[in-house]
Amino acid sequence: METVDRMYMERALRLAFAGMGITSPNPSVGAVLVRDGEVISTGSTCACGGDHAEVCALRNACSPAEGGDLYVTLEPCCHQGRTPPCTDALIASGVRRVFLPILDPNPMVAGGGVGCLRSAGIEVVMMDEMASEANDLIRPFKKYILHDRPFVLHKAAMSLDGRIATGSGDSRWISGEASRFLVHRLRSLADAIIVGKGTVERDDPELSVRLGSFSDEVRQQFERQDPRIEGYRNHFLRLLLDSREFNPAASPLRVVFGIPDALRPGLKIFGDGNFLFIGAEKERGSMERREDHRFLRELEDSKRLVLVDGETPAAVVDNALRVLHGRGILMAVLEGGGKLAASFFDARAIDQYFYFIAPRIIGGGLPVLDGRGGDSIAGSPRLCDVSTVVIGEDLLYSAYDGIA
Ligand code: AOF
Ligand code: ZN
Repeated sequence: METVDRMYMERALRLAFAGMGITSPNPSVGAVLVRDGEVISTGSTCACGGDHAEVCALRNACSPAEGGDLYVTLEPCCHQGRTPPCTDALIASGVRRVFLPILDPNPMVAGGGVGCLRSAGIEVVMMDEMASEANDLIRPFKKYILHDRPFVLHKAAMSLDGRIATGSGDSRWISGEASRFLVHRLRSLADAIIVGKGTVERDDPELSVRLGSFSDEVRQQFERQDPRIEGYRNHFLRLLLDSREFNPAASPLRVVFGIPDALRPGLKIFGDGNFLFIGAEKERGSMERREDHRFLRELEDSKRLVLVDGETPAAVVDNALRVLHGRGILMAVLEGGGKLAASFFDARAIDQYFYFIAPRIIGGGLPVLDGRGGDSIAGSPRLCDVSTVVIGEDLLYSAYDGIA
């Protein structure tokens, strides 16, 4: 593979990354169109129902694409979905070659796009050397399309002894400012942020993206340094650390598991209509006896409160994730507390662990996963694609559960 090919694909991957959180439930894809050694246009997937990256790049081109090369981060689609097949548009454009790193995991495509282009005489160059980079960006979509559940990233900030708060619930702040800034970047790419009802009762959190509220010093830190990722060279992590393009207006769905006591309209979670409470169907009886039952009924009627079946907390989590899948959530960031995270763990629903380990020792307090846990080490999940990076004085540890 030529260095220039790598460079164009790298540019396409950056475009794909910048679109995360906007395109769901479509995967965010990037495309770069090159002719005679010059980039004539770029494109990325539009919001769901809109043009795909390839069509966008062809449309943006300032001169004819005929005879050109297209670098695209995912195999072009060959099916009629909400939009027509990209392969048709590419064949009609007269491009000579299409470079791509991975096939589309969607069973409706899965190699069909490549076959279609080749039969039309377009040369398809598989860039296997960049498959892992492209795959890192597509993991949420893979989970969504193959397992009918959103990809769940569990983010936590903990002391060196694995605690997310003291026994009395104090948690501000365990990690440093730079780590917290990174979490807002992460939120800006997610489709949903999940917390437990206890967090809403205790902290009245905003759960918003506040990239602008950090000091210039912190922001510049990420502009200056070339972050040194140890272990697995996770491309998603790399772009999270060094990309400049984050959407300050991103507004992921705020999801609360459980129905907080005394829901008052003034809570920050109600800041706009973009929230959802998910409870267990077996709580319905107690819900109807509450003083605010009318308000809860209104929330349910407007589909901002959903009750799901499930005998155990893990079964409730699994059914809740089906609901989120149904609402087009590709990537959810699970944020606190330890009990909710343990129910996700028991449901084997956490795909990525994203832990900030700070230089504090609490010596007790609330553990990051507050569950029963497994009985044997051999039987506990072995994580893979482990990366670490130093953020200020914290250590960020990222690893995936093998399932994803
Ligand atoms: C591409 N380029 O930029 C994206 C693709 O319903 P539709 O028409 O929007 O198609 C959605 C499917 O297309 C999606 O599930 C995935 O397989 C593929 N996404 N394909 O050629 C793109 N986002
Ligand atoms: Zn397409």
